[in-house]
Amino acid sequence: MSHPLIEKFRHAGQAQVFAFFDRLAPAGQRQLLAEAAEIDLAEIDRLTRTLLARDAVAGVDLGGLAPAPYERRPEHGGDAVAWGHAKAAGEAALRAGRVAAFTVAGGQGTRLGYDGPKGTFRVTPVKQKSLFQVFAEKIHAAGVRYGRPVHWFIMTSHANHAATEAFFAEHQCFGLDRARVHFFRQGRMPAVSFDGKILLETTSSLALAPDGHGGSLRALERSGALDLMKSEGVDTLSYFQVDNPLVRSIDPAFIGWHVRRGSEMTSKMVPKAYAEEKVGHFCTQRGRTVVVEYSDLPMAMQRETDAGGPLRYLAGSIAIHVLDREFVRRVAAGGEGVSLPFHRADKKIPTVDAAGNDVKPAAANGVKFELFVFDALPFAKNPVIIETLRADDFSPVKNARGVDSPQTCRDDQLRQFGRWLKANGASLPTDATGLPRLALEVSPRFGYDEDSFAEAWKKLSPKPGLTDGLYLA
Ligand code: UD2
Repeated sequence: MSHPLIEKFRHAGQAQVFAFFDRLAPAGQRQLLAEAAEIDLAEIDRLTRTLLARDAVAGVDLGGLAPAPYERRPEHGGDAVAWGHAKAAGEAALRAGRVAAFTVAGGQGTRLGYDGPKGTFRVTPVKQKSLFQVFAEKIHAAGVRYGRPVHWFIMTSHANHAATEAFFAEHQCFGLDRARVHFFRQGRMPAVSFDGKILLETTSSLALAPDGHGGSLRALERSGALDLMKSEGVDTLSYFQVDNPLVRSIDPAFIGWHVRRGSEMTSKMVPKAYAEEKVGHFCTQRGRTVVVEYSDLPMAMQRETDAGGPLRYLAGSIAIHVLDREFVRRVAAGGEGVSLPFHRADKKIPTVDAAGNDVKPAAANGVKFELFVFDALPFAKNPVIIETLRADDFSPVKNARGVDSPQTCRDDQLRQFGRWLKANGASLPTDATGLPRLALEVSPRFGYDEDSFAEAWKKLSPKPGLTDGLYLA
């Protein structure tokens, strides 16, 4: 059969996409044509020539790389007065309703081995609240504290969009105003074989995958989210990942550094816990700020130390950013010199063989293309990196066991609740790492950071006994 789209694919050397077309039922034909219409063939051709070409594999440009400067926390020698000003400026922005929360939740979450949107995974120690519920309650509490309810944007994928919306509907948006919770899907990119041929997942569908968290910037624009923000007077986005319940979803000092410096993109760093930690590295390169992913920085550089002291490339990126709305629009529009580069990831991609039978490959058989949000940093005016305390901002759930697992995350939440209690005079038995010897939980509605906790605790009379299973709400 001939069809203008099929002709275009033939011309581009991608005729294999329609190899089974004539055998498909009409519904299958319609699906394949609709998916094919999403594909930017010129973009695929460009990526094939650049990222797949044999001499491109050597990859990333490390020329002129140096560690990026950052604002140290006051307890590590930073300027306490400047941090105080930043916090006040962030609080003013929150009171003015200028800030929205933004969660990227479109990932496939394969490492955790959990079936369902990752945000529905239960993480808290006593009440077993889901990741989404923890964020919802923090965002609600910040809205109450600053007198302006906060809009929340959530980026999903094609695979988890309906399930995510259904989860929120089932839980009445965890008490948030439904009109302030906004879901939108991220874009997709086709997977290709190592010689650049677009892969079929079945005879009637393409092997399509989410376009990476960097796709969030164009999805924010395409979905109308940026226009909505503008009409609501929101110009600042607090960006965080769905896998990290410890994150200060709304952090006044962070927002304040961004506002006071006239920054278009501000990011948090933690000193890396050990040389091989799997986080990106904040660096400068030819006058710009960049993040170099752990997989791209040679191990010798990751292990380099300053005169035998701390790691030279110390500043780890934990994927927490503040973004200026119009900066997002500029990056989304792309154009001369401002477009995010795609990264390649070699993967096992379920596909079909020449006879149309399903194939589940045992080894990588192709490439997915992904955009990374931190690649926007080099385009940002006045980028700022601030230090944060890992214990108060970062304990992701990535793996089923071991590091960054539900167990380590639960323990880190417990340590945080324990620290807050002890800082306010409660006597709580803990082990040497600060882990309380009993399970307890603080609802974000009671206290979502040390300030709000201290205020709520002070008002609490009489104080509850610290018993196993205590839930402060
Ligand atoms: C990311 C960072 C790493 C470090 C770490 C901190 C990259 C490449 N690496 O590693 O430097 O900061 O996080 O935890 O980013 N997502 C989408 N759509 C996609 C892909 C991902 O929404 O197409 C979301 C996903 O739902 C999750 C987040 O992005 O919230 C991180 O994704 P990941 O698990 O692939 O990132 P990871 O752990 O490799």
